Amino acid sequence: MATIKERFKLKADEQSVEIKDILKKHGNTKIGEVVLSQVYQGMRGITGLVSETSLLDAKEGIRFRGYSIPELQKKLPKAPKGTQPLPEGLFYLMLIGELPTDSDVNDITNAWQRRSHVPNHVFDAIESLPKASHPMTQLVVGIMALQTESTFARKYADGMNKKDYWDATYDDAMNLIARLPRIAAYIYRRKYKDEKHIQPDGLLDWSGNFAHMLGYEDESFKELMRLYMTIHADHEGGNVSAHTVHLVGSALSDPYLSLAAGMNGLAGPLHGLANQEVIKWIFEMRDELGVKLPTKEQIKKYVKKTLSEGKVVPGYGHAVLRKTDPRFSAQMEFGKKHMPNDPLVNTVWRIYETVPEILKELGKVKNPWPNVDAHSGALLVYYGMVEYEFYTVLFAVSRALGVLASLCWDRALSFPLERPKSVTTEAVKEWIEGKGEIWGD
Ligand code: CMX
Repeated sequence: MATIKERFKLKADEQSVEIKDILKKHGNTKIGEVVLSQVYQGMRGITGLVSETSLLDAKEGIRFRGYSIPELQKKLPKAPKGTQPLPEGLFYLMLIGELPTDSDVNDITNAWQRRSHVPNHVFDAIESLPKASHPMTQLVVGIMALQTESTFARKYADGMNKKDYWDATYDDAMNLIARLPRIAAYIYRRKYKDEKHIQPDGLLDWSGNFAHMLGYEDESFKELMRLYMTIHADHEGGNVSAHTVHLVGSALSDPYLSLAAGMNGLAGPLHGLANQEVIKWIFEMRDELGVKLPTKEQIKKYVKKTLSEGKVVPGYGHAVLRKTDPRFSAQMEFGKKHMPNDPLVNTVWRIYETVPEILKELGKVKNPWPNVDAHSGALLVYYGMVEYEFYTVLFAVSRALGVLASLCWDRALSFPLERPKSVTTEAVKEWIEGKGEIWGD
C-alpha cells in the first residue's frame, strides 16, 4: 500500500501531464478580459492563479475538491461519537483529491502526533516578546523561529534537485501542521492562563488535542474545534492569506517563511482578524446599550452609528461571495444544536436579521451578507473563550491546512515564480492617449 506521500506524488505526476496537454492545446486561449478599473481596484475578478485544493462560487460558496461544507459534514470520517468532520480528512481530500477512508485519516492523525515536537528555542522566541503582543504577532514569531527545522531550506542549501522540491515541501507542510496547535496553545496559555501550560494528549485527534492543550475539555468544544478547523481551512487561492503563501513560496522561500508571510496577511482586519473585530464590536454595542440581547431597533441604530463613523460592519461583505457564507450557516447550525438560548449567539442571529438590509440601502456594498467571521466568536465565548484577540490564531491554525496542501501542489506541479506586471498612472495616461502600451512582454 502506497504511503500518503507516494499517493500524492502519483496524483501530481498525472496532473502535470494533464496540464502540459491542456496548455499545449489551449495555452493561447483567452480566459477573460481585464479592464482598467480591475487594475486599480484590487484585481477583483481577474483569473490569474491556479489553486487545486478548493473553488469558490459566488452564489454557492466554497467547495473543497467539489464537496460543499454540508457534504463534507456527511462524508468525512468523524471522531468516535462525534458528528463533525475530522480536519485530517479534509487535508487528505485537498492533498490527494479523493475522500479518505477512516484508516487514511488515522494515518494522518498518527503522522501529526509523531511530527509534533516543538523545539525549545521556539518557546524562547515567543517568551522574548512582551505578553501584551498580539497573539498573531506571537504566532508568526513562533513560526519564524521554527524555520530552523525546514527540510526544504536545508536541502536547498545542500543543492537539492528541482525534481525533489515537492518532497521537501511535503515534509515541511506535515511538520508545520503537526506543530502549530502546540505553538498556538502555548501562546494562549502564556497570555491568558498564567503560563499554566498543558501537555499534549497523544491519544486525541489533531483538533481534540488542540482543544485539550488550550484547556477546554468539553466534548462539544472539541466538536466545535473540528468544525472550526475544517471550515476555515481553504477558500480558493486569491484571498490574501492563500495568495501570499503561494506568492512567497513561488520565490522558493521555504514553507515556514511562506506560511509566516500569509499569516501576516490573515492578521488584517479586512481578512481573518475580522473574527476578533466582530466580537469586540458586539461587546462594545452591549456595553453602550447596557443590555445582553439588543433589540433589532437598537442594533439598527448602532450599525448606522458605526457606518457614520467611517467604519465597516465587521463580519459582513465579501470580495467574491454574493450570499450568506455557508461557513456562517454551518456555525449557525452548530449554535442551534448546542446553545440555542445563548444571548450572545442570539445577538449574532439578530444582527443577521438586521444588517443586510442596511448594507443594501448603502447601494455600494456588493455583498450585504455575513461571512465566516460574523459567527465564530460568539460560539467561542459560550465555552468561556472570551479572549477575542486570540480568535485569529485559531483561524490561522486551520488556514495552514489549505495553504500548505496548496503549496505541496505548487511545487509538485513546478509552478514558476509569480510576477505580474504593474503600471504607473503616468503610463496609464499615456496609454489612454494612445502614446504607448502598458502590458509587459
Ligand atoms: N460594512 C461597511 N461597508 C462595507 C462593508 C461592510 N461590511 N463591506 C463592503 N463595504 C463597502 C466597502 O468598504 C466599499 O466602500 P468604499 O467604496 O467607500 O471604499 C464598498 O462597500 C464596496 O466594497 P465591496 O466591493 O462590496 O467589497 P470589497 O471586495 O472591496 O471588500 C471586504 C470585501 C470583505 C473587505 C469588505 O466587505 C469588508 O470590509 N467587510 C468587513 C470586514 C470583514 O468582515 N472581513 C472578513 C472577510 C472574510 C475573511 O477574509 O475572513
